[in-house]
Amino acid sequence: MLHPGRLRAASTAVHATIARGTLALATLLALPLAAQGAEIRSADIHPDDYPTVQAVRKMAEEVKAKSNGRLTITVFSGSKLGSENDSIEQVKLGALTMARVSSAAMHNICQNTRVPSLPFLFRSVDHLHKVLDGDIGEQLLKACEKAGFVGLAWYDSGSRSMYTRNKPIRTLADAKGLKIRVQQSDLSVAMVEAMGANATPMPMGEVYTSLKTGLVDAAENNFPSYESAHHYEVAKYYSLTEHTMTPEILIYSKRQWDKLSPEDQKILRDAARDSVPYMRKLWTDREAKSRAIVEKAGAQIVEVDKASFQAAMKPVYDKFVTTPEMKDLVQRIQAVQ
Ligand code: GTR
Repeated sequence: MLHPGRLRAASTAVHATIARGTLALATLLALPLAAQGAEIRSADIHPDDYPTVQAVRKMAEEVKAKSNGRLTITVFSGSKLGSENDSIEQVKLGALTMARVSSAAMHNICQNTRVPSLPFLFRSVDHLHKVLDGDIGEQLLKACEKAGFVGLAWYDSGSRSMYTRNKPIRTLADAKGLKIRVQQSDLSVAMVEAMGANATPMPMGEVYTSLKTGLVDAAENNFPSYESAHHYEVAKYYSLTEHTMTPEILIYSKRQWDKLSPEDQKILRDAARDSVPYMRKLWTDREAKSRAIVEKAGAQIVEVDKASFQAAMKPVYDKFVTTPEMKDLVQRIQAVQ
């Protein structure tokens, strides 16, 4: 049996422990989520060695170092977390924190993201970089905030060209009547329809089989996607239409973002920005490497009468550049030298 004195001492000690525990719990609850340490999950449909995946991994290293290990980013590559649209839905809900997606996947959610996908808008990669690195790029990164997405960075995606199963496209007339797979965006549908073709929107994961079985006659993408998704095995004519330079975007769940301290928001923004030059270097190398791989495997790279495609795109601008803000964006982009 405990002596009453000892009992009092013991009970005081117990109270102190409980008080300390309560205090610790209260402090923990009062802290923003990430300050307690947080695992940020990020999705990408591309395989591990793809430049977008590597770039987010690079960003993760900087975030971890600058936050002293409090913030960790884990990248789930190769569609492990579903299609692009699945990831976007999860990011909106806050169930998933981050995703690297094509900005075309955001077209129907926040319409200003359509602007950098407009056909033949950019004169060169240099023009695209100048626009995305400047005020317009910043403005467009904010375009989806009201819809629940914080834009952290733009990544390169080269230009998209048409590829066909049966015969090459050389002029606009060759595209007429073809069934062409496009990204799930109204603008992408309209672009292909303005070429006189029939658009079939579907997720990237279904394209290989659709080309193989002849459900579609053609698709369109850049060299690295054409190669890494093995589309060159089932559609060997790659025609250099280079009709759009839709960039990739890194999106962060607004719900999760608002729980972060300003310091952690800065760490994430800076690290995303710092990963861009690294990504661009990887991208240039990968474009050349992918082109070499597909050519070696027998794909034919076809020169195209680009002017005939460009001339057909006016209705796309008329239909999609509708608000004063979009008109202003297009004009400012065209004016960038
Ligand atoms: C790629 C892009 C992917 C995906 C794909 C597609 O270029 O990197 O995110 O959007 O195109 O065509 O679905």
